[in-house]
Amino acid sequence: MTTRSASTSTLDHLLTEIEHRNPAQPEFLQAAHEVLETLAPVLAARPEYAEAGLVERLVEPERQVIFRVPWQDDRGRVHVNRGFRVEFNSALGPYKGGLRFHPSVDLGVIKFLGFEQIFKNALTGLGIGGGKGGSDFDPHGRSDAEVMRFCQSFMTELYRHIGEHTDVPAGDIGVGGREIGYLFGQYRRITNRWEAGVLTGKGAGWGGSLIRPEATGYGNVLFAAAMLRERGEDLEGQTAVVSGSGNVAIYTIEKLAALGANAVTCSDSSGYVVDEKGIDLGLLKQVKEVERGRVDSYAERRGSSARFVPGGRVWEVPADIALPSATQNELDENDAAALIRNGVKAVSEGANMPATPEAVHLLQRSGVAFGPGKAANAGGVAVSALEMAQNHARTSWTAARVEEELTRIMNDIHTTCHETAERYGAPGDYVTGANIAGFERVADAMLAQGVI
Ligand code: NDP
Ligand code: 2IT
Repeated sequence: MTTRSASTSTLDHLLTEIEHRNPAQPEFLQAAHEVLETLAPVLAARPEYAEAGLVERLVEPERQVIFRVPWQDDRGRVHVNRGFRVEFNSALGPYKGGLRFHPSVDLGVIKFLGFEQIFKNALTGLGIGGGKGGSDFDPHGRSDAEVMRFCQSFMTELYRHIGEHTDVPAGDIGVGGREIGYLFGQYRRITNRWEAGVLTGKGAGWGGSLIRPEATGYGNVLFAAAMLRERGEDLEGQTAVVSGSGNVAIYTIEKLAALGANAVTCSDSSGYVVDEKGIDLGLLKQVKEVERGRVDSYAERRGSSARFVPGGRVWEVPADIALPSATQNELDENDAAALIRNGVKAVSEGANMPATPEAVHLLQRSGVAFGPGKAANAGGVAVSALEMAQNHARTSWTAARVEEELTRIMNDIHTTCHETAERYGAPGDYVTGANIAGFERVADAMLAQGVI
């Protein structure tokens, strides 16, 4: 048996064991599978990783916390949700990753997100470990007062597990500036500490970093631009399809426009909007950020250039590039086939794991440049780490400085993924490049720190 096939069979064995140990966690198994299936060449080249049981240790979170979150609605009715924080890996720094409030949240979803976060955070080159948390609480249709009471109850348990040197949460689906404010207030009240570095995504006037709200979307567009540059093209004049209409989607659309491209779609769980003239960002921000409304209201107010397609998916709209920015598994093999039929050149993941494995393989086989989320959407957590640095130094940087750092980091991530893929015999394969480069950095740190 050659070394390569030995490492492949070790990985197959490991995957079977992971499936056995983590039943009913399909998203986590999907994420683990997607990473492990690309690691055979690096395990063959570096036998010391297998000897140190690195993959076995990496797929097991260092700590998992599950807790009850009771809260009262505006009519005084009591609700009970479940809270999670999965502290996955701290070899490179304090656990770092967002909180997701969405009814689909369960332990498997949080573990998939935490697992991805380990490699993503490693790719930023900064000192942050991987973690994720959240709740099955659904903020849709809840008043500010209800959201505040929920956040206060959530933090009343979470506070004992986090800290600027321990674990630093931020936002994700359903958690934005409003929620971070309520969470920070309750942390400060319970601990009697003005500990800015315990959460990121704070308001700019009280410890937040400029450009953090924009960072994920901006970063993904910069990553897509770098992939196009590699092929001798740029974003100028390109048409883009974007899914979602939350934080990531909005700032993706903004950066596309700044670089001369035109986003013609956005969506939410009710359906999508296609706007021939290009999405009007002022109107979208008004509908989604100010009114917390639905995208059909955008179409109603925009006039004849826009229409709302209930229940549809944006991937049927012809475009040069596609930037999925809503949620996991929102782009399947049929969607990928539609994009390819319409001549798509690049797909870059703003969301975490939005493309199914079948979709990723089809896009790659068809020669489409594919940017995996753990590389392409790392700009958000990278600027979170810059927020931590500013908090630690008790200072704040200008927007221009943060954006310059973000641009450098995204270009570095692109180069790292590209070069790593080449080094391991998979030129142009950003999935393999991102997985191996992220893995190597974490694995080397774990190797140096002993069996813990
Ligand atoms: P938001 O809550 O701001 O927006 C989420 C958007 O996605 C909404 O339009 C929402 O529609 C839609 N959406 C969510 N779940 C579903 C679903 N099950 N089906 C259809 N549509 C859905 O979240 P973000 O923009 O912050 O996050 C979007 C994605 O980007 C997530 O995958 C997140 O993990 C990822 N990400 C976020 C980062 C950040 O800094 N915020 C950083 C890196 C990645 P609706 O309101 O109808 O639910
Ligand atoms: O998925 C992600 O990278 C995020 N939700 C951002 C995490 C963070 O700590 O800023």
